Amino acid sequence: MAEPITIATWPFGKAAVEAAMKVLARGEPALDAALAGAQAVEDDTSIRNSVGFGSLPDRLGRLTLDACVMDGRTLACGSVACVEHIRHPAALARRVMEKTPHVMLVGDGAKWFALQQGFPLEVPYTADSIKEWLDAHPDLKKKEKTGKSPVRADGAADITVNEFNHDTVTVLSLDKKGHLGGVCTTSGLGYKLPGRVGDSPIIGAGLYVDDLAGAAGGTGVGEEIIRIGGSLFIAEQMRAGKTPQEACELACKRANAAAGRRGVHPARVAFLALDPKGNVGAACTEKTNFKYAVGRGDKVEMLTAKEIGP
Ligand code: SD4
Repeated sequence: MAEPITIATWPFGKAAVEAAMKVLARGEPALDAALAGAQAVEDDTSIRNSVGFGSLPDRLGRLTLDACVMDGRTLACGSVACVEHIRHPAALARRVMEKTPHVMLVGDGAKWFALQQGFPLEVPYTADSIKEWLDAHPDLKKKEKTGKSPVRADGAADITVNEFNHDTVTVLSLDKKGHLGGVCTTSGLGYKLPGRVGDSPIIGAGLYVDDLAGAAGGTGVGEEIIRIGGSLFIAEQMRAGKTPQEACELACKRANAAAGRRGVHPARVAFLALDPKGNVGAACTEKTNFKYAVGRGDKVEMLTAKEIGP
C-alpha cells in the first residue's frame, strides 16, 4: 500500500489537491483523483486568470481550451486541443482516451465528439473575463491611441507569462495501489493567436505519466516546453535514477539553454514531478515564481519551487 499523494501547479492547485485527496482517500485510482482535482479548478470561475471558463481568451476574444490525461498503469492517454464551449476539457480528453482509438482530437472535431458523448455546449465567458479582455487587449489599446483596426490576428510579440497570468493546472496523483495518474488542463496563454496550441495537451510536453518511471507536468511558456519535450524528458531522467527534484532542475536548465540559443533568457517555464515512491520535485526558471500545492494525508502545503539560472 502506498501513501496517497497529489501535487498540483500554482496557488489554485490547492483546490485541485484537496479534491483529489478525497478521491484517493476512498481508495480510488490516481487518474480519477487527478481528474477530480483538475475539474475543481476548471469549475471555479472566480479564480482570476485561471483555468477553464472565465479565463483569458485569445486575441479575437475566443476562449479555446486544451487538456490531456494519462494513466501510469498502461500509458493510456487522451487529449483535446483548441476546443470551444466545453466546460470540462479534461473529462473530454479522458473520453478520447477511453472511447476512441486516438490520442488527440482538436477544434471542431473535438467539439463534435463532445456533443456525441453528451457534453453540453456552454457559453464560457463571464462578465469579468470580458471586461478584462477589453481592458488588457493590446490591439484594442492601440486602437484607443491610433484609431486603427482594433483586432489583428497576426504577430505574437505580446505573448507573456508572468506570475499573474497563469491558467494551467497540472495535477499528478499517486494512489493507494501505487499507481500514478496525471491531468493537465488550461486555457493556454492569454491573448494567444487564434488556433495556437501550447504544451499542455501534448503528451510528453505538458504531461507524461508512467508507473515505471514517474509523473511530470509543465507550466509556463508552452512553446519552450514543447521545444525540449519537457515532461517526457523529466520522466526519462527519473527512469534513469534521478530524483524528481533533480529531474525538474535538469529540465529547467535544458529549457534555459534551448531558449538561450535564440537569445531568450530565461525560458519562463516550471515543472513538477512525482515518482512511484511518492517523492516530489519542482523547479522553475528564473523570474517565474512558481508555487505548487502538495497533499499528503489530510494536509495540503503550498511550496515555492527553486529557481534555476542559466
Ligand atoms: C501554455 N503552458 O498554453 C501553457 C500556459 C501556462 O500557466 O502554463 N500557463 O503554453
